[in-house]
Amino acid sequence: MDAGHWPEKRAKLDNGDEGQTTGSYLKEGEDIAGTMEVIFSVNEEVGALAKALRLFESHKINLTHIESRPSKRNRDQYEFFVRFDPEAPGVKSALEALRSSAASVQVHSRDTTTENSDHNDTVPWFPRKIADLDRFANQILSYGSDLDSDHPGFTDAVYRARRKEFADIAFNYKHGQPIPRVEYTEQEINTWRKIFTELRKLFPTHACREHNYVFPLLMENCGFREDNIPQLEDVSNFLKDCTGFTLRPVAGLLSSRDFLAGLAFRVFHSTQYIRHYSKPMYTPEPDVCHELLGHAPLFADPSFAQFSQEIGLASLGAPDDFVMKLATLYWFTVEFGLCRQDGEVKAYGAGLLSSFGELQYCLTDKPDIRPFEPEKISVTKYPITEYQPIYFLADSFQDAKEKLRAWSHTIPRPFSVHYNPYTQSVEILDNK
Ligand code: HBI
Ligand code: FE
Repeated sequence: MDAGHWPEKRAKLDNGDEGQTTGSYLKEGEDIAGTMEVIFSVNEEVGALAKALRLFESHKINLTHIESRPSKRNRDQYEFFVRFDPEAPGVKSALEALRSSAASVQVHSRDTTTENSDHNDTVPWFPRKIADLDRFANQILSYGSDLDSDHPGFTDAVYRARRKEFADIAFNYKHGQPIPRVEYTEQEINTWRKIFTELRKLFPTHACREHNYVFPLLMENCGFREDNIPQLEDVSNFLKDCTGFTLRPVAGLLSSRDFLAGLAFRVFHSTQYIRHYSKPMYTPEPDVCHELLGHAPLFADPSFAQFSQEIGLASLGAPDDFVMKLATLYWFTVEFGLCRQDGEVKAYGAGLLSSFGELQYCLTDKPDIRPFEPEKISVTKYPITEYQPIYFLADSFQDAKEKLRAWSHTIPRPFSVHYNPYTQSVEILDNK
């Protein structure tokens, strides 16, 4: 039986827990918590930049990055974007001085629980360019060989050592590098074969047309076969050609905030290990079968890719409660979404497309199937260890995207987000 999808740890994530790092992997100077960025504007006058810089200098704050430009909002103002180490002793007083002299101040900080959070200008830090995703590598909630006691591989030392190898690949990966190829063992390929063979029987009747269109292309181009576990690098290159989506190896579960931020850059964080051989139809966490058979085909579809990116863009710098709502929207669409096609109901969610049991169940008359309404979806509770009692039915990815976009305008953010595909970066200086 395939029971459910990555239970306890996901439960912690979904309760808004931003998570702790394991510590074992923290490299000095790479801690993502060590990031503070401030966007402020000043009235245009001779020496405005020099004056602002002196303010940081007098508080002994070493700026590691600075950008400036005329404000688009107010023609008489200049906007500055600066980055520095939030641990410097003068930060608090520098921010106070800035708040009293600048026309506007916006703080972006990884740590919104510090003294800065009593100012409502503090925005959770988010990546602004695709290479910033490298900073997530050591922010995982669990890693590699750290398995829970109820994990099927818990007592298997060989499996745990193998998981450590995969975790190390992900941990050392940097944006732009090819994803290291892995030679999977006979035992691992056997596990893949069982899942691949069973799911393929169901796809023609149960999967949406986009999945059925792409699947043969993956077989032709990326080595999707019953006797081969495809390489993430090949799948990533294929997706890049289709929609610009790429895969990044990930060592474990990321917080919802980090995971969704990847989607804003059309990056999908993918696991590379496979579930334990003792339970081929069950996994308590995402594995390469779930990622490649469930997620990968849909990211090759332009409309679905855009829908996914919009969830990601909506999450950048959003308050915690909205990130939780977006994670719920993600759950009921990208993971467990159903859509109407030619008068029939089909599955497009990866949690369904990678589960032999639930893919059949979701199209029976047992679950409660509701219309696609983001404001309702975003607050719907769901179980994580059993089949979903409720699914939401989209009319099309296009329609889902438009409804999601309208809903995301309700997210309170002091800026609007624009993705620049040429530079693969998010532009935010252009304030609302
Ligand atoms: N992290 N690596 C990884 N894979 C996921 O599928 C994943 C995640 N973190 C959070 C998450 N999924 C979802 O529960 C949503 O919060 C986005
Ligand atoms: Fe998934």
